[in-house]
Amino acid sequence: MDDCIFCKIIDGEIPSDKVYEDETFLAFNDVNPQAPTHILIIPKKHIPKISDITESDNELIGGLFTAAAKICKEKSLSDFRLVINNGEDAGQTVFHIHLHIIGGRSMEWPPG
Ligand code: DGP
Repeated sequence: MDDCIFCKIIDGEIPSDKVYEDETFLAFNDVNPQAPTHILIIPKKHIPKISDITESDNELIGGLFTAAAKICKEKSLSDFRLVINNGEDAGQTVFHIHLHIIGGRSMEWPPG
């Protein structure tokens, strides 16, 4: 999508600190890390938010979590938090589905 920052990262128009890529997903370090490890995994297919997925995306969304597990294993990260913000009030600022992997420090629950 033309005005989507993450589509531009996928297309290489905006640089990123890439940590993983396959034909379906791209993962890169978050520009504003909230923990020693803060990686974003995005599907290459542009879907604005989780509310927009349908059953046809089941494999894609499952694969997003499999990619997260693979990346964390590669990084020997055993404890981590996975976050998907959906909508502005939930803190979503980029409207292209992304899974945050946050780790490398202890975290409180519930979040603020
Ligand atoms: P969210 O608030 O859930 O929509 O998270 C968006 C995240 O994306 C936020 O943590 C900052 C990150 N981000 C925004 N723009 C860029 C960018 O151009 N490059 C990188 N690496 N991260 C970005």
